[in-house]
Amino acid sequence: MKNKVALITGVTGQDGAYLSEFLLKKGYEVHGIKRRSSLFNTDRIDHLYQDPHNDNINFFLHYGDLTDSTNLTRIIQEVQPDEIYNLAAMSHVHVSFEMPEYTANADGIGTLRLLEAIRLLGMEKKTRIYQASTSELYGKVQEVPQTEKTPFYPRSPYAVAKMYAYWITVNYREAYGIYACNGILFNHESPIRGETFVTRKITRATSKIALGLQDKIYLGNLDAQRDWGHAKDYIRMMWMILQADEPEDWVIATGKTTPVRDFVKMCFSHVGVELEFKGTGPDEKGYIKSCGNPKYQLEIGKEVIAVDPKYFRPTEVDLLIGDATKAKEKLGWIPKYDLPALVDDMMSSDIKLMEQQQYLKDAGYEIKNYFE
Ligand code: NDP
Ligand code: GDR
Repeated sequence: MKNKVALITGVTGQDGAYLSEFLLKKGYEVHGIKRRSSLFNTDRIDHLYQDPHNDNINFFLHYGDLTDSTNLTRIIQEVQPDEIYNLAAMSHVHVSFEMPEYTANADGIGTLRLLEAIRLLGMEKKTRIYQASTSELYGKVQEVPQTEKTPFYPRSPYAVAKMYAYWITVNYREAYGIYACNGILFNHESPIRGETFVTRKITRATSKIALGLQDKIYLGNLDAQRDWGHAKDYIRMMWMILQADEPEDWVIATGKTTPVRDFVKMCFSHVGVELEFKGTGPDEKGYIKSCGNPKYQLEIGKEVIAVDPKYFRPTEVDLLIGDATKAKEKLGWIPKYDLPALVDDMMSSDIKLMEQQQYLKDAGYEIKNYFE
């Protein structure tokens, strides 16, 4: 029997990388769409690289972009995928306020381009498509916990674009009988999470502070509450969604929510440090209260957390907490990671990464700083 063929947009991102690995292990032939960039952008999937000159390879990359319908249509025609996972997006909520038009084009119309390609190529009965929808659709709190039936109230250009993508997916399912599904995924993180999302920003900075490579972290809204899961659990669910008998829309979440401030405390606690917060709003600061790990020489009373209002968003999503009962009951999804296990995975990985930086610094090499 011929192996199934999957096409992943956003293959170089966090979810694209984990999903590629997962599908390859399942025996799929995997095709990914990557953007042309002036530097290598395949860091997260380099371990999956196969020399294209060899026989029997099953992982292929194609240049492409969600803003280019001719390119997408040609790739789909060539690849003839059984399953498309549309993970590509300008995925940063804060940045979407700076680039609203591009975000609408890539995240909203990009989804339409894929659905139209399936229709124009007459592949409605062959190709199933997964749309990466988001808990950001819920935006301003209407009810908690949020389910598949909770009304949407998007609060950013990103969420508004994703709302178009959500409904066009539903519409093409109903209008043309395409097996098209939305996974409404709540925040999911991992050691390969993008460095400018809050969890990874915190795990990287905490590791650097512990090792004496950085003084403090500047953050935005510490009161925001998110339902954080592990990306590995969530990409498994993407695949399960496309294997269901009927195409439907699904909430994927842990059902627990945590303020950003508490996430910071958990990360510091991983390196044996207890934090104390004082002040409110933009004047809030976090100090080292105690340090129980002799490996890290941290001064008691040192200020390590400060708020920089530049990270506040013009409109914020205050509270997300999802109810994944439907996915658990109908598809048997069981997440393996809880929040402490996620923090442990991310912190262990970033400590290792920063220890490498420390060796380089000790050997006289300059350490790069990034715009976070
Ligand atoms: P990432 O930001 O890590 O990855 C996004 C991917 O999309 C990257 O491969 C990026 O390429 C690619 N991309 C961006 N713009 C375009 C474009 N115009 N054309 C083609 N490719 C493009 O996101 P995640 O892996 O975290 O998320 C995957 C999807 O799930 C996204 O759609 C996101 O909006 C959505 N989502 C994510 C959640 C999360 O918590 N992680 C929760 C709910 C939804 P490059 O590497 O070149 O930048
Ligand atoms: P989010 O993730 O906007 O939920 O979108 P992010 O990690 O960017 O923000 C989470 C919350 O933390 C607050 N915050 C900060 N955020 C960032 N990035 N940097 C900071 O310094 C900071 N300080 C506080 C934010 O205000 C926010 O409330 C993610 C993305 O992956 C989307 O693509 C996805 O759809 C949703 O999750 C579900």
